[in-house]
Amino acid sequence: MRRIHMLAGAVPLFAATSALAQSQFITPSEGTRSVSATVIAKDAGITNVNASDSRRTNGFEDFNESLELKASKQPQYDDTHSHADSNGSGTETSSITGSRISAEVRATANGWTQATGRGYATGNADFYLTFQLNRFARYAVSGDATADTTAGVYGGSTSLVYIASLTTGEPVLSIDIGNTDSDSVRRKGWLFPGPFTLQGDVSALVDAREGTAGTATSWWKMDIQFFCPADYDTNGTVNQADRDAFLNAWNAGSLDADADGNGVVNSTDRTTFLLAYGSGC
Ligand SMILES: [Ca+2]
Ligand SMILES: [Ca+2]
Repeated sequence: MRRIHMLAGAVPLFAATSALAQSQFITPSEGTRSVSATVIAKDAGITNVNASDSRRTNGFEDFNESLELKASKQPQYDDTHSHADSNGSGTETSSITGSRISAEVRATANGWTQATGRGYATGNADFYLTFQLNRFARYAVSGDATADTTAGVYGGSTSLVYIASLTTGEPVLSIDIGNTDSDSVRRKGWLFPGPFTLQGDVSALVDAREGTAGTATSWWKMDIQFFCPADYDTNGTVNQADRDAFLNAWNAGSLDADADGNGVVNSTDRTTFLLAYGSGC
């Protein structure tokens, strides 16, 4: 049974709504990104070409630049004709600010061949970042991922992205899917200061032989944004609407009011939130 009891001097009707100082919620500490592609195209046994390439960036300083790699091969047995085509790609775009991390990662593979040729392609992209959360914060995270492969050709695709605390191992976001699947996650909550990891990869593969053609794609997009802990509705300002919304959730016993994230909603959560509310931003 939950009882609402007043905390003397600690339950302000209005938070200190001074302009929300754009505190530095996060500090990146380490990161790498890489994209790669492999292609093999064999044209009726006459011409056989293959190639692979990769690009990699080290250090989160480059994360605000897109990273892209494409590979394509189409051998021709004369000046105008080919029996095979293959191409693969990996692309990444991302941005990091003091309160937000956004990333989109994609891999594609395409293969096409006539009866005696082969069109083989892979596309891959890997994303890795560690960052420090500098203060108790409210967060809003969204993640979407798809993996798809054309039926009727040998191939596959996978898509994985997750964010987790390096202290507790608790995932903040986790999406892991394979062939012909998709998933979407929207979540809000609170996180305590500490180190976090954001990792993900995508891969796509097609091996088209004996008159087949196929496409494999793999993609994820995620966005995590941090707010002052009292900004319950995560709209960028702290005011009484946040307090009312929190208390409604708390009174309903909703896990949306689990401010200390221990899986139980009790008076500690109310105290935690109202102290943060009283402190402003
Ligand atoms: Ca708000
Ligand atoms: Ca709790």
